Amino acid sequence: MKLTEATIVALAEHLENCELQARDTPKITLDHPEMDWDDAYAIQDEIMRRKRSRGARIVGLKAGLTSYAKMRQMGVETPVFGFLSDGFSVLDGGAVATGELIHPKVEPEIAFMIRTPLRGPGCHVGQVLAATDFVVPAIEVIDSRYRDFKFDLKSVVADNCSSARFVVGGMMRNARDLDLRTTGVVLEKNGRVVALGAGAAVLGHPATAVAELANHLGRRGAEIPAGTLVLSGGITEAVSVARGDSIRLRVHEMGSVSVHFS
Ligand code: OOG
Ligand code: MG
Repeated sequence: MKLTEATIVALAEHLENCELQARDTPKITLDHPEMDWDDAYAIQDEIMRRKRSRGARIVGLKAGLTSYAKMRQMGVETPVFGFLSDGFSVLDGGAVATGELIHPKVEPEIAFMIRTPLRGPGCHVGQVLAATDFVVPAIEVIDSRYRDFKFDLKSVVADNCSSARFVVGGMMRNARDLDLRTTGVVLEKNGRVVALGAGAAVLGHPATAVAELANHLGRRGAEIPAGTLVLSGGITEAVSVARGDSIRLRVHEMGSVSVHFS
């Protein structure tokens, strides 16, 4: 680690305040170019600790930048991992208060509900599928705290990977009955198709993103706990939204999920 404990705490407070006050900021590596990966995850962990100390519960985890569309869009090429707090959850068909966000975008994702703990190293698609209770479609709402979504990987990790809101559909499917590689997704904004793709866009199979999350946590002496919802990453490029927009995600044989930006 290159940053002092005091700097990590100060950067976590700064980034979380930007989140809570819907303010943007230049990326933090401009002032801290020496920051390393451990520093970046330590800042994210400190944001989690701050939320927990106010009574928040961590209800899920996420992988990000797991599809080529997302890597190309953001100009980076390594998956990153973050957490989902209970306050990020929006009900299917519900509304996101747009004024609480800076410049939100939506992503079509497949979410895994994990029944038995998953721990790397060596975690693979087979173990993920065996440990999965069910899969559901999900819309992730991302909102980078960095000005114009301009960041590098370490800055985005420190910012909890742009996590802001997520919406989960109510039709659960057994992953054993599906070939998630060919599962098609259609994302609609105000009734018009704005993005489409298939599960294989995420590292060849969305469960690979969950395995990579378990391997990442394993290197840090942690695991994916039972009962965790895991978002496996945007299948297509993220789509910008504004107040008044209605979003619907249709996923082949997995139903649909929708959200409105009020
Ligand atoms: C980082 C978060 C990416 C995904 O699914 O790829 C992400 C960003 O693009 O701001 O959640
Ligand atoms: Mg995402």
